[in-house]
Amino acid sequence: MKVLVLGGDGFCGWPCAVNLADAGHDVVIVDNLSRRKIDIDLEVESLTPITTINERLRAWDQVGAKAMRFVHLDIAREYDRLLSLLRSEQPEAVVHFAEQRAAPYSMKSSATKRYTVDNNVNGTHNLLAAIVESGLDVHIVHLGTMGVYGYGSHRGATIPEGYLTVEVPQADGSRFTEKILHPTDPGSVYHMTKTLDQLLFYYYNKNDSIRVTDLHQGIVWGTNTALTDKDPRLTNRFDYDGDYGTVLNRFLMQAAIGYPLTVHGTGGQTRAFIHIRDSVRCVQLALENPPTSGEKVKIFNQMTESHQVGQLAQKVADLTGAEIRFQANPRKEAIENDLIVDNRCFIELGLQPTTLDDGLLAEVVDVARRWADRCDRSRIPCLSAWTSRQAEALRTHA
Ligand code: NAD
Ligand code: USQ
Repeated sequence: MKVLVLGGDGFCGWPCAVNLADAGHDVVIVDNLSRRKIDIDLEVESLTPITTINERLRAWDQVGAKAMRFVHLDIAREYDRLLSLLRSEQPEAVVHFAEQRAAPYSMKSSATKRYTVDNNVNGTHNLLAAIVESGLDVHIVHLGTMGVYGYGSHRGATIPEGYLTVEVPQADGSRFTEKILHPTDPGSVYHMTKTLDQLLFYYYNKNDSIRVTDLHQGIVWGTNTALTDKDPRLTNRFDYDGDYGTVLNRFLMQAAIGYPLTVHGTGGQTRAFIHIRDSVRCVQLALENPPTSGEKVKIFNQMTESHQVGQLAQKVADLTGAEIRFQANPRKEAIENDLIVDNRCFIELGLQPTTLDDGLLAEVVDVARRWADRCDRSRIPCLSAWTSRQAEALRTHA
């Protein structure tokens, strides 16, 4: 199948593109390389050394099954070029990873808040409008987030895959039932853009019958897949800094360099996780099982397990002997939450979840140890505060 992979130079997109090409799909990566530019602006680099996109593609040509192409394009700002690309390539599917994905970066300043909204909402809307204008029947597979459901108390209820069945009481005492989009409760400007994406998909699916699969993905951990491990030039990025590093990879990297594990608040926050290998597999399963014409937006919860942040830190400490340090929380978030998630859609499609076993955790620690000298310890603290209250707490506890 011809597939455009938007954001295919990123942490989730690169191993996904490689996997799709390996499976025989005709892959065109579309990326504006903004993530590499943000690294330069933040004066930080991936812990693993990553080669340029052209070097990656040359390496893939040599070791891979099917060559991939690359188009340098900003989907949020270059609408006409995006439309021409759709017309010339006539893809059957588009996988959409191309968004600013870090919650702390989105909360740094009004400039990064505005950039995140402009980039993410315009990018998604441009894609939808361009598909309609092209007249093509393209299946969009979008990388959304578990964070659209929010991390307050779900009162022990299981989070369904996108749609909630509600019973509405009427004045005459009767009731009717309806399936609605699960209410959203974003916890950052970044997460808010993903809730807006959901509405864009809902509308274009209703109005123009655009076929969409929205993957509500949990926190991705790990770094390489078997394919990106084939050649050092294919190595995937590993973010560890306070803006882009995500919690489990940060803990594993901190353990590797002897830095105390940075637990925010009490560590009672529960989040959903998925290993990069499973993330890649899920995208392929979603692509190869598209919605039928006229079907409403398919929503899958792309996660394999839930864990409390404090318990994760303890697990990493038990494995490595690392020290744990509780910090003032830079985020305005619930101190503690429950998170029970229905993920049956992918299990029924054949996903065999990779769980958080010690071997895989140790593998990430090994990768981090190998590149420990590339780590800038001054970039580890999370300094992006959600409000002035959190900023004050960070100053007081510094
Ligand atoms: P990333 O920042 O590593 O990759 C995003 C890629 O998109 C980058 O290569 C960037 O240059 C590109 N991009 C951004 N805006 C663009 C634009 N306007 N035009 C063209 N290219 C653009 O992020 P990631 O971790 O690979 O995440 C990919 C997607 O998966 C995001 O949408 C994110 O919200 C979602 N997601 C990620 C995680 C995670 O833990 N990393 C978890 C859940 C969901
Ligand atoms: N946390 C710590 N210590 C750290 C870093 C984070 O305790 O050093 C805590 C945070 O306060 C938060 C939790 O860990 O409670 C998760 O933070 P994170 O940075 O790992 O994840 P998050 O900000 O939610 O964002 C990441 C990705 C995002 C994706 C999301 C999936 O960056 O693109 O959408 O995970 S989810 O969390 O399911 O919404």
